[in-house]
Amino acid sequence: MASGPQVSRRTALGWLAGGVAAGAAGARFGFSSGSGGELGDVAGARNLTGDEARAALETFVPGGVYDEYFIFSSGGHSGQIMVYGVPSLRLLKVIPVFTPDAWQGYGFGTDQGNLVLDGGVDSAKSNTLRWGDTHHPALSETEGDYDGRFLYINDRANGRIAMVDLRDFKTKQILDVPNLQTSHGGCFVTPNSEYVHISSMTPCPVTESGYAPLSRYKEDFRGFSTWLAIDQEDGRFDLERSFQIELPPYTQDLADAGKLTSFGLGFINSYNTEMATGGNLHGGHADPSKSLESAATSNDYDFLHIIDWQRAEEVVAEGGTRIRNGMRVVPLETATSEGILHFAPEPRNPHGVDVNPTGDYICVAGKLDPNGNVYSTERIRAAIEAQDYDGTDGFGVPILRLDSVLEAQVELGAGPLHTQFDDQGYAYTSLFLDTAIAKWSLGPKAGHGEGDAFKLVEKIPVHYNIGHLVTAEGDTVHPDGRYMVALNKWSIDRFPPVGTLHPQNFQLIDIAGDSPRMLSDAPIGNGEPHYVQMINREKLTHVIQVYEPGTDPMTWKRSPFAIDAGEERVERDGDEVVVYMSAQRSHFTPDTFETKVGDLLRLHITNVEQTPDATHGFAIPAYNIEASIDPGEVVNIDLTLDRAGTFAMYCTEFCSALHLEMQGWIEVAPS
Ligand code: K7E
Ligand code: CUA
Repeated sequence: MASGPQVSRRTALGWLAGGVAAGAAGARFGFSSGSGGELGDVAGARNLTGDEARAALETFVPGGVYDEYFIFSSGGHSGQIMVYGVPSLRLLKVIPVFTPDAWQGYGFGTDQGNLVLDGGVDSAKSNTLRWGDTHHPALSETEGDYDGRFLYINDRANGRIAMVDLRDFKTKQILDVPNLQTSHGGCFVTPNSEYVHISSMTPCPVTESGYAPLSRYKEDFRGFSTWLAIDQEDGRFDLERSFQIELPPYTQDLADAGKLTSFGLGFINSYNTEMATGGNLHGGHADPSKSLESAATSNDYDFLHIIDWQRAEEVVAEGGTRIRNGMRVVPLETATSEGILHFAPEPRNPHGVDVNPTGDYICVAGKLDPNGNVYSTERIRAAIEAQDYDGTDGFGVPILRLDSVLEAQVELGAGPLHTQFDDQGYAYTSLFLDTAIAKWSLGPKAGHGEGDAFKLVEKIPVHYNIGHLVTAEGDTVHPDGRYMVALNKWSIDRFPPVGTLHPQNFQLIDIAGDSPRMLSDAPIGNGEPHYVQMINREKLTHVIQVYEPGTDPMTWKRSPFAIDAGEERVERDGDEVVVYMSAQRSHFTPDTFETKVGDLLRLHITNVEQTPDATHGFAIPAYNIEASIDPGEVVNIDLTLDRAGTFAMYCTEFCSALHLEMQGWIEVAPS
């Protein structure tokens, strides 16, 4: 071994043998100062450097002690959401959203899972759509702070959006958003959860048939910015109160909500304002001029979309909309003439747009430009007021003069993508190509005066190819600083080989001190994560562990099909067999029942237990049925019996010592 590491290994022993182990940790575990030496021995035996041993102590969370923060992570094309604890970076839960999950009985015959999944399927598209590409989770907010009620996430692939209830961490609704074919980054919640925003990525044809030749892209294709009102009681989307704003056929990308000084505004990045449509094989050979990637990067500027959603509300209330596929739409001409939509030039092909906690600075990073552009809310509002325009785009949308709205440019590094914020007026921008994070200062409105405003402070290397990043409560008006997580697309050599598809890598970074410190790596064995949000666990005040007896989780009310123990029964009405079944350790009642081919079997199963963790599963494998019935929950299954046989059913959750005995039979006699 080279001498460098040996020196630092010795430092580990020294550091641990010193006062630290005898300090805070010592007090809790009763170590004497002498046992610092023992910890030093452990670090030495495990070949840990001083920094590594320290990081281990800073991130270890013992059983029974809870992580301080939760991360809600997009699961990418796994269609799920992953929940991690911070600082441990332990996986706490996977919430199935767009993709079935057998463990949680989501999508295998129960009405809850099937209704949610089917509700998000445009029947013309397919009635078997069972995946999505989750990208951007958005927690509900009150006065600009996370309030721990609901979580929303978009489906990049299908232009859908889902709602997860943070009382039971279950998906309650999937909405196939009208007029959207795809949706990338435009998912955010406004500061009082007035709206959940989702915009289109690729524009779609607005012709009657839904078809238009690509040669008519400019004329017949449009994008849409969607403002979905939510029911404040149950978090569900309310289309009656929702509206869309028609946009030019650019590719609308990331978006963020204005807050505090910029409250009432929404910001959306765009690229491909060139309106390139591809076609690189036309003429039988690859034609670079037709390549989407080169044609879509030929303009020097793309357009930051600035949307005044409060003005839009007024126009909608005055009836300035057309109905399109059941949605009220503000036409592009109206959005332009009524001052709802303005553009500002932005460095070409930007990715992230992020509003700082005070709402004063809008940070835009252009993937192909080393500079971060900072727009000021004050300047934007003044320029709109003064109609300080640099002409219009090809659709009549006024373009604000760049010089008027740009506050600063900060050279950050190669491939800047997304920006997050701490509580000290610093911004952190991921640099995909540099595979680093740039820490830089914001301006006077964030507490950095003349001398040190808009300056690059340092670059933090990450491993490797960072996409998003998140700071604790980083999208709120009160970020905590403290922790930052880098979401790295590649892990290369950080973990032992597990075949050809590598895990991605979350890296936890301590940003509380002057200089950020890398604490730990965590392989992400599901994916791919795009964006995450980090919330203080104590804000999740609504979480329950047991349902009230007989609850239907879709309504939060007592199910009409709920029973108490002793009320189990089978009712027959012609070909309909209705079974009111209870589940409790360690039996189903009834555990056998007789049916015949052609019967419609309606199973209502109540878990009559109230003990936390006493979940039962229920599977009829022969009929592809799998349910999870949590304490107090009622699950409904409708099954048309089309095959004769005597089929075993069983509890899939190891619930008790006699779990294996928790089984039964369904007799399906030939008709
Ligand atoms: Cu992967 Cu926000 Cu969908 Cu950037 S996005 S990385
Ligand atoms: Cu119930 Cu196993």
